[in-house]
Amino acid sequence: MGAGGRGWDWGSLLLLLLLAASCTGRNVLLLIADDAGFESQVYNNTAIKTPNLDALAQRSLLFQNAFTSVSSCSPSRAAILSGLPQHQNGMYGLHQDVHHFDSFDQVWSLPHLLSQSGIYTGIIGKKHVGPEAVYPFDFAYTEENSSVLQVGRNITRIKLLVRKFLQSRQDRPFFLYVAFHDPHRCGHSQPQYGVFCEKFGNGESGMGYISDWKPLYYSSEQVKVPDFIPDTPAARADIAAQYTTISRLDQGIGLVLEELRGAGLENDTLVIYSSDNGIPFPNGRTNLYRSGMAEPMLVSSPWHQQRWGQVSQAFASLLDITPTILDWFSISYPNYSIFGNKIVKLTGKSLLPVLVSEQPWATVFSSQNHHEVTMYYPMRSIQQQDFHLIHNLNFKMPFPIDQDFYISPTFQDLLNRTKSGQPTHWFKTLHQYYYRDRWELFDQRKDPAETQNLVSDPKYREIFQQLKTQLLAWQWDTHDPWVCAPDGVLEEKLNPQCWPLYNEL
Ligand SMILES: [Ca+2]
Repeated sequence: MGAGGRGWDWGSLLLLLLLAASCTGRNVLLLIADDAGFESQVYNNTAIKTPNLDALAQRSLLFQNAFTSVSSCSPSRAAILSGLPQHQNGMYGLHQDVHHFDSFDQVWSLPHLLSQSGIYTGIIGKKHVGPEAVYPFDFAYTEENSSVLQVGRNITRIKLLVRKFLQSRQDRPFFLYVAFHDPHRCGHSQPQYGVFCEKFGNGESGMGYISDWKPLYYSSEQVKVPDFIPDTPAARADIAAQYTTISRLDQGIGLVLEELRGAGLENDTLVIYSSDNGIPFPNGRTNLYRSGMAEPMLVSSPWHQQRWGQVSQAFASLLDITPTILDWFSISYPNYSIFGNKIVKLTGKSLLPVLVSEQPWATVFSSQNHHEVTMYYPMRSIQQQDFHLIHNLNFKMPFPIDQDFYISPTFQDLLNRTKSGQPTHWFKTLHQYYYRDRWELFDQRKDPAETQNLVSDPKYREIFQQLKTQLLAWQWDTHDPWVCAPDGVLEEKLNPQCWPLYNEL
């Protein structure tokens, strides 16, 4: 050691070494499935086989109450990667093609913040957010430079890209976001591969071959039909195809984790698994009902083994992912504004404390404006313990239907049965689905399917007012331009407030 090193004692040296280790040894792997739900063994679905998710769950805390902040792909991914709800980050609807939505240029996203702190960032699979300057990644194989089927569903290709990413990081700490396109439907975009792309890569003539995938097949009789889906032969066949695609997702997760293990990084890496929105079935995706918002979530930290294999009832939101990852890397959120002088604050929380001991978290918020550009149906919601309040701002309009879902076998069957007056085997009518009350309040303990709107029940008046007040406070906190809708106008200058419209609402 040179003369300059004489001042170091062993304690300081050890501290320095520990600091260096803490900066280089902490990594994050974020696994997001596309339109996945609870069709897995880890959520007690005994009809389907998902051994790789099962293995991950044994090293994870499993969340029983995790929710997306918006039940639509791009808005949810923008919320995951910014920690801001869609009305605050600007990604009001889908990003691709004519839908054309983007986040505001001023948003400080997770990959941007991590990159500034010297963390190597990568994305493999479906990006579906923009602009590029807001969501930059050092390593990117997405639909922007590759075939989304290849980088999002070909699990052999995904495995090799993960290997390439890990080799190219040069010992830097990393954030790798693997955004599977499975188990999204593809009857709308690539019908030749089946309704859920369940034939893509299965080795049959014209389907291509994914060498690592061993497709699992299910009969219509075998599948478990969720309560919010009509139990019909059409829906059962649809679900059986979805299960086969989930087998590709599950085996893909196994391959990605195997790469992590093979590179010796399993014990330095936080792994989070979830999905962007509800499953693409009636009452699911694009809805803020529980069936559209509830998500699977596994959080696996090698440094918090005390709760491995346990189940948490604490409420978690996908808005918590950004604060959790910033906390993991000990990076603070910057002080900045998107518009004017309103300082942006994250309303999510770090999930790391619940990996140590159960937390009393019992509230989540959500916000939706569009899915496709034509599907303007703004909604805001709060879930607190057993209660769920939804505010349908444009409740006088029929609830919109997306193209992809419209042609699905389940919805076509529902339409045909309704048109011809046959039993639908659904828990609501199409009329009820299209036409909703302005406020919907459900008591999930008594009514898990959310069929009884309690808003006008005097017994629930107090809880209704309380949830309404909390929801409104969150809208103000997150600078929601819709905070005064539908019966007021927001005047923001000087002292922001709502002015009444006297529009009979
Ligand atoms: Ca999605």
